[in-house]
Amino acid sequence: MNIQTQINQGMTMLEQFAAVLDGAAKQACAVRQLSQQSPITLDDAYEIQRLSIEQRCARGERLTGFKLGFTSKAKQEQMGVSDLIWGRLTDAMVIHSGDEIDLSHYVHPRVEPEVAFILDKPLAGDVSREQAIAAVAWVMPALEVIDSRYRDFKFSHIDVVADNCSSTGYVLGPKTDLLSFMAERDLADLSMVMTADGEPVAQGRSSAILEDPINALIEAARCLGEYGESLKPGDVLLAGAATAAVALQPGQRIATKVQGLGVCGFSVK
Ligand code: OOG
Repeated sequence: MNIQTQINQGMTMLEQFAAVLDGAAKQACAVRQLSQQSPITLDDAYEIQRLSIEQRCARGERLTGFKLGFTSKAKQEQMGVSDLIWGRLTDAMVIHSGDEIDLSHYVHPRVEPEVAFILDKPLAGDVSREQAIAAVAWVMPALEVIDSRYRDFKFSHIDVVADNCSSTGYVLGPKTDLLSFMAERDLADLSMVMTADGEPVAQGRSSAILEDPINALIEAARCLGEYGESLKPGDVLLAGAATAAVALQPGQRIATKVQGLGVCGFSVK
């Protein structure tokens, strides 16, 4: 553990790992993969994630929802990890559309185009497609900024889970009522394009997200349930990227457009 962090004698190994990842995020400094330091299980990794977010909440951050990762083949192939993962979002990760972000706050950030939902009913455990749709108020275009706290942006499935699935920032676009939208259009067949300075840098379709972004709600409810968590009214769910992620460069203007849902974006200092 070569990162300056608050490690107390009485901490368990999982608490120490959580403190290392929390410190790495705060100091924008990469660390060695945890699994190379000590054998840890997937359950350990989700506990490390929970503990690291608990530290953020102890500093005043508030949970705003959850994200899924590796919901598309493009992301699985880019990172060499194929199992679905989930992480927690907090209000400190919110980037308002049109904001400018400062690269010095990140290790090696990348951006990816997504679809997001805001729920107005709880969604927990094994749910049907109808139940998933009925729990959602809004659907939105979104951008996720990811920033692995591991060196060279390389990790195993277990390591990325412990690192809260590389979560670091998210932008939500305009809200559209889900039911009205689905009455007119197929949510699973929308074009998605991400641009940097007006030039397309990633293009895909919403079907790349688990064949239909609605499946992200069903999978999130199931996966969260395995760890005693659930989606609550007001929660955001980022459904996962439809394309590979793109590294951010100074001075860029990033935007994404999801057909029928609109545009959101931010600039890089
Ligand atoms: C892990 C996060 C993956 C997605 O949408 O697939 C993810 C990473 O690639 O660092 O957010």
